[in-house]
Amino acid sequence: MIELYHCVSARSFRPLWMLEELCVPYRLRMLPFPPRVHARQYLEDNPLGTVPLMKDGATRMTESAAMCQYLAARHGDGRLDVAAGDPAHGSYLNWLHMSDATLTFPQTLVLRYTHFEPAERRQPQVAQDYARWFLARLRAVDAAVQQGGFLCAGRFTAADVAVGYALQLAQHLGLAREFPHAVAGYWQRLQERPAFERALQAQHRAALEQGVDPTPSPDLR
Ligand SMILES: N[C@@H](CCC(=O)N[C@@H](CS)C(=O)NCC(=O)O)C(=O)O
Repeated sequence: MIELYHCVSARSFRPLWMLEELCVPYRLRMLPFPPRVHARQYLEDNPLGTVPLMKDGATRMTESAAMCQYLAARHGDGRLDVAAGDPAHGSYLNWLHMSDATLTFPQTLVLRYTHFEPAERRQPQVAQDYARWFLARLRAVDAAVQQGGFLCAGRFTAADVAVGYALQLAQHLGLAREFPHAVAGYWQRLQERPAFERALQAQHRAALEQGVDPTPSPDLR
């Protein structure tokens, strides 16, 4: 069975949401955030100390957007995947990569320099600059979902899960109120998906069962 190492509402939410969309059985291993401080033994499994870590047989992955692509290709039976022969394949890959490299990464600077660093190391200017940087990059999402649909291929795909998490993180950071109109509608549609709701419930339940604080990790102060 697929094993997913996860902190509540961290980037590991991407593969968790994918697993729920695809109804693939999985075992959720909850970790306190950050694991490198609060779960030192985890470094033996993943020397990076980051989540997600996903194990599927001999396959071992540590990049959340790559996991979305992998789960769709390997466990999707065509659902949520955009095959190499599809005209939308390039666009699909572009969104998957953009989801973390362009849309999540600047937000980690906001999080770090607003909340996670000790008071004397906080950098309000860095946080503010990268919040603006992130919001400017949302123009691409805004243009893609103007007609009320999804990002590519004319349907919901793994790319929507990967980009959707960047919007989820932005909500935790208080940036959602600045989403352009079409992005706000798109984010609303994503949250209405039953699998999204199931993933939220699954992480909450697993955190309580495994003795981990159920507070979303981006909200920890
Ligand atoms: N690019 C990786 C980033 C993984 C990552 O940095 N995860 C964060 C949580 S969102 C983490 O584990 N941070 C804890 C740390 O850096 O010690 C991905 O998309 O999976």
